[in-house]
Amino acid sequence: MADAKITACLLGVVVAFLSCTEATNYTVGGSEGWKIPSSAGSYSDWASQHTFEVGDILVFDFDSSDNDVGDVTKEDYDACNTDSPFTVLSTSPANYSLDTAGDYYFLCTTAGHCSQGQKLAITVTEPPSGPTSSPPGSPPPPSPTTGATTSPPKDIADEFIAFLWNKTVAFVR
Ligand SMILES: [Cu+2]
Repeated sequence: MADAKITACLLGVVVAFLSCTEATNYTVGGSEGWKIPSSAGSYSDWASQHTFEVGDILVFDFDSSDNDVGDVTKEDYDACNTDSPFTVLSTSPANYSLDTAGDYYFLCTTAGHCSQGQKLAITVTEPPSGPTSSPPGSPPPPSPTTGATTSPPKDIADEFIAFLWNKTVAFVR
């Protein structure tokens, strides 16, 4: 009886852990990566094919000799103004964590690249069952994750679940 309770408890922990680490990594532009696109609307087409939620991560994969990633205001995005990005990510691949709901705007700051379509606008929404700590419509603060890619959280989750599962099996026995 006690074993069953412990098992149920551990399974609950597993479910809770799963639901709070469900993040998706999106490689911007898919296999094309982040560069001057073949057609000007490529990145808006790409964005329209995905639903971005708080906790997801954008991965910009680019040739860093000639490209970078700046997160900018809507005004700078619309005008391709590359002079005042909040942050510039210059090491590829660059991970950008989507920590809050709202609109995000990116462009390449290399002269002429934005006007040739190397720009991205996305809207990030709260997950359906997620926490609603930030009020709707609040602007997202810049929150880049620079530098080398670390192992994705999913791997850690898998390891943790395997660990808990082994414990659960041990209790049942
Ligand atoms: Cu560029």
